[in-house]
Amino acid sequence: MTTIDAPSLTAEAEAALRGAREHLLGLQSEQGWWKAELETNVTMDAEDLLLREFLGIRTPEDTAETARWIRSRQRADGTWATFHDGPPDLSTTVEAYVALRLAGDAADAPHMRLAAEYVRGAGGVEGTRVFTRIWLAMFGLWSWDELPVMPPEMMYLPRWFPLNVYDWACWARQTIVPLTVVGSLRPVRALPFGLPELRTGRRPRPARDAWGRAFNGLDRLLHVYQRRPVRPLRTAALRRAAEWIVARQEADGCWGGIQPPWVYSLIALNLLGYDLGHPVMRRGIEGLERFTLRDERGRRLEACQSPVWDTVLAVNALADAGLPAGHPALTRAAGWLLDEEVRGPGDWSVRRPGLPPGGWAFEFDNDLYPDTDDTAEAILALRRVDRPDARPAIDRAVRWLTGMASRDGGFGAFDADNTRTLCAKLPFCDFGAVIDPPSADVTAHVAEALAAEGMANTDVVRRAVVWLLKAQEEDGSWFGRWGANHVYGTGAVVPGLVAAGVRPDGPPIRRAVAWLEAHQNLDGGWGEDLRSYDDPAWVGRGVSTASQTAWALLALLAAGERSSPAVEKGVRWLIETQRPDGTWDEDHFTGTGFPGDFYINYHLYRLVFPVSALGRYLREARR
Ligand code: R01
Repeated sequence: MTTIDAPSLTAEAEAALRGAREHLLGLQSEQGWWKAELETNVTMDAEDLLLREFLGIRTPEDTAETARWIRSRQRADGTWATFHDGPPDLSTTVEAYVALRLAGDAADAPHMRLAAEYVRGAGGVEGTRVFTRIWLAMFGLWSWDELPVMPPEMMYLPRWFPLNVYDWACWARQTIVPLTVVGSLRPVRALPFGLPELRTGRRPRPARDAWGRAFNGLDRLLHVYQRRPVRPLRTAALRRAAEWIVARQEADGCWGGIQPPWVYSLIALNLLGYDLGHPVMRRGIEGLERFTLRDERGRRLEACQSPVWDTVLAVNALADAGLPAGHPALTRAAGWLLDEEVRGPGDWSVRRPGLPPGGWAFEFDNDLYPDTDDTAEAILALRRVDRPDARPAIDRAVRWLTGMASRDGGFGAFDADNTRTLCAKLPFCDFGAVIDPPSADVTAHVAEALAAEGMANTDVVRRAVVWLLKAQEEDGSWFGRWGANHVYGTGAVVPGLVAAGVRPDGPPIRRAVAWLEAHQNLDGGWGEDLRSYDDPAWVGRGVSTASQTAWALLALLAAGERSSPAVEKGVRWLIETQRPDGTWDEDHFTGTGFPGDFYINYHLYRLVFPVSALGRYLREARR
């Protein structure tokens, strides 16, 4: 390994930062926001074709372009994964296969045979998640009788009763309400092909634990009820679900700013008699266009969009990089952010009825679902921009955040006290997180923002700090709920704790530093594979990536390790892997939607976090 002495490392870091900063500035939109691609997996694209088939709006052009994209993501073994370089995923592969059949690919084409062979070996359609089998049932490829029942009458459960809609995380709530409609109307739009080649003939795996077995019993009763529901009650419940859905459509036609609620809401409303010309349907279908990307590789959909998140991270990064508070890029971004402020109540108000609104959501338009993570980073960003008119918005955001603390002192992303684990035990729930309990990464971001506002000694921040200290793992790291994984958690918590007044030389921070140092790769970077969510052997281990290396550096710098060999090696990794155009390559996903099930490659992460890390590294050098 070559050694670079400290002064020249500083000079090289300065050059790297300059290139990265210019690249980032060049990505800003005219209106002031940043928005990079939010990459997930091909279930988005497969389900888009199925949605269009269902509604009768599938065109040959969209089909061909989407199929081209789906084929381009297939690996040599015939499978599809939910993240780059990830293991084959059965449900994803089945959905991709069905979409390609719909697009005309023959079952005996080599790439299809390879996929089918994998599917049969991995458990067949019988082993896929409930969502996948719902899609199959809508096209006569699976029996509705063999799916868990979720009755629309659940709309009548009072807010204190277990499993009422507000016990669910907002993303699950908005998905389940339309699916209760679809599941009770049981549409079947038969396709000109079947899927015998994907079947094993075995039955879906039954639950083993006590709650799972109890709910399976309940599910059998609900199947009986489903055959002969109390008609007036069923009709009223369906109407109530429709009203609930329509009331939650956002200005751009989306639901919650994310794909699943969006497509299921369109299907549910259509089944309830909303034809394609109805304004709600029209806005919903047209809105999907803005989530569609087209290039030489094909047509694909974003699961959601992250303009607010990208913008607040970019502003913080550029401020870390030394841009003055009055720089036009920053004031323009702040101006756009101020227009994006959420000024009305949302579903969060159900658990915090007296709390006045404030804060930000992660999308252009999902005003009913502001989140504490975006709000915390927006406060930190706006504070660093010369915009005196930002003060009232910051104050409202601080008040809102303060009120969104959960009873245990931590912070969830979208709701307070969304902690009832019973939801996850339903046979329906075999995919993704269905509640939104406090997490370390979000709690740390909130603590950091409130501490910046001079609140380090208030009750709310002190309780958040205690929550975080209790959440520290045996090994000294923190779990990463919304980013991969312990490197993300630790990279968020250490700066948050230090900002909130925890001593960098005390045991918690020292243990975290030791964990980071022990998990640095030989090349000087950090990486943590997404398999770490399922297999502890991967915790802290993986190919070095720019974003994860930057997270580790942000923690070490906050801990006062500026001159340590670990930091110098990490900085050197960033310098050596930077592209000539100033950014970094990052094929590996480092964002988490749902641990174990749903992952995100935020395409700005590779750039914003290195800009922050290099900026803070150099600022410490100038001290
Ligand atoms: C999804 C799904 O597609 C999805 C998409 C996006 C999110 C949640 C929160 C945030 C904001 C960003 C994205 N921050 C808290 C995170 C910051 C890093 C979640 C889910 C897939 C399946 C189902 C998301 Br069911 C429901 C939704």
